Amino acid sequence: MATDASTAAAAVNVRRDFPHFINGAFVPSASGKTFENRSPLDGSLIGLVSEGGKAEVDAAVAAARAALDGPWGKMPVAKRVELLYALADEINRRFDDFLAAEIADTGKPASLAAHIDIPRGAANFKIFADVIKNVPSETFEMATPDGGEALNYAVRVPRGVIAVVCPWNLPLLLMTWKVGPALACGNAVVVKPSEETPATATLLGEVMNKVGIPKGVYNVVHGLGPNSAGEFLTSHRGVNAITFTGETRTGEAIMGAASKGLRPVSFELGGKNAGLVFADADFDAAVEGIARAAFVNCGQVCLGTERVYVQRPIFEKFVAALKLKAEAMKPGLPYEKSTGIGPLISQEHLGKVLSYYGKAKAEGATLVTGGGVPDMPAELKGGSWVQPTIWTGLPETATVIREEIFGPCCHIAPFDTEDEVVALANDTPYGLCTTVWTQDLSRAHRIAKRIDVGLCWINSWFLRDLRTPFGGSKQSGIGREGGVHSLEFYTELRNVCIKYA
Ligand code: NAD
Ligand code: 6OD
Repeated sequence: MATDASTAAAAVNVRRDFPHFINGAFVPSASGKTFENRSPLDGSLIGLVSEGGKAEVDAAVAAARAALDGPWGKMPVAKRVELLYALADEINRRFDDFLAAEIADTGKPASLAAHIDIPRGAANFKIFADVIKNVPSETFEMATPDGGEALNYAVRVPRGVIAVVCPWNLPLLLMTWKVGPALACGNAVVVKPSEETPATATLLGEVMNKVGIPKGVYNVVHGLGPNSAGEFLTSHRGVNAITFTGETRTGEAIMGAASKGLRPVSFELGGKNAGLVFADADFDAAVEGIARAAFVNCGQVCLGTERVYVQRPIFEKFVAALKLKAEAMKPGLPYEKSTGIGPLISQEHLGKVLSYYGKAKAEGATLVTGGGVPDMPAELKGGSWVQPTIWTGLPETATVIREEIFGPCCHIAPFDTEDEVVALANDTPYGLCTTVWTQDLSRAHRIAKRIDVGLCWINSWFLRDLRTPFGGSKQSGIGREGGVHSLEFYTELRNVCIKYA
């Protein structure tokens, strides 16, 4: 059936087949193997995705290496910067195509994708072009034992071929967040998009050709993870570094592959983030902020809040207010103005989220709202729809408080003191981010120091300045990207020491 997302996709220039993009050309798999890309809105078939094997990974890595040895490797920074600006401009010129492609794959509301996914997809090229244009280098003069002098200076050189392995929740944004700095630094990339969301990475190939990025600089190999393109790419010895966003468990597997040949990794992984709401918070702003953190993108944001702690004097009022927010999120089609929430990414993920809803019930949660599947019109019943859900009353040992669900749900618990809530927030193997709501500035600073995370938002959530360090502590990641921090991963520093008389 045609949903408004598929109709919109057909109306603009969006591909319905998903070949690889290798050495500047769209190619199917040599094996002819494909897998299905289905709409999360209704389960309808969007198109067939080529499944890459060792042959495609070999070809893509070879193309990337040849680009580094060819014009790309010799291109002056100023020209690279010009091309990255052109990439961003061309994505913006084809905004509606990218929007339709992203929406077809994910089913997310157009209001969300037009506000976050696509603009950020473009901005990721400009910000890192600016960074590389402006980054200084270091020099040291030294006296030599023979009475002469030497000058040391450091130059940044690209690492080489970078494997970029991506998830499905913010496909274009999270892919370009890696490809932008990698290219700015002069590397060539082989991207393995999520099997759930092949569209925008493929479309970006057209943009690369249009603006004149040399062939082989940007390659895309589609496929699955284990024993497929993901594993073949990350274990390929021609890959010099691996940047990965996804589940912590997958990160462990990729780290194993990266250990062969001692390739560096940059990992952005899972989370079980806490939201802390103090009684002195701006109440309405806190409710709005936590509602976004828990439910936006149908809860499929790594920075999302699945554990909410609210100070006791405002606990009941807060639970009631968040319940109203959750219930006001109308599920619906992406381009409808009334739509507040889209579907989950797939039937498989729906099964996972519903299994957690079942565990919460079995472990004795009080269900404040949701807990199941919304009643959708007949033509959308094949979609991956789920209700935004709130629980209270569970002990901290409960499964839905310990494990990342990646759905539109949260547990809310009361707390009394600052020390108590800091301990609760830190009681997790993850350490990606937190969102804290208080009007007490001293408390905000104290808490920001004490919660063991990579990102601490005060009176805000997912507010991004791309020059800042981004990444997780503990099992939420390895390394930081963003601004100059991305240079640490995407370049090697080489010291040049010149002795002169
Ligand atoms: P995932 O780990 O299942 O898959 C991510 C990618 O890895 C996919 O392209 C997949 O094909 C590939 N892959 C899977 N197994 C592999 C293997 N053995 N070798 C190589 N590649 C393999 O993650 P997902 O389900 O796509 O995304 C959701 C997860 O991502 C959540 O845990 C979420 O928290 C996390 N995430 C983290 C961040 C962050 O910035 N920290 C951002 C977005 C998503
Ligand atoms: O904003 C970003 O740069 C970023 N990496 C966001 C990650 C969101 C996770 O789902």
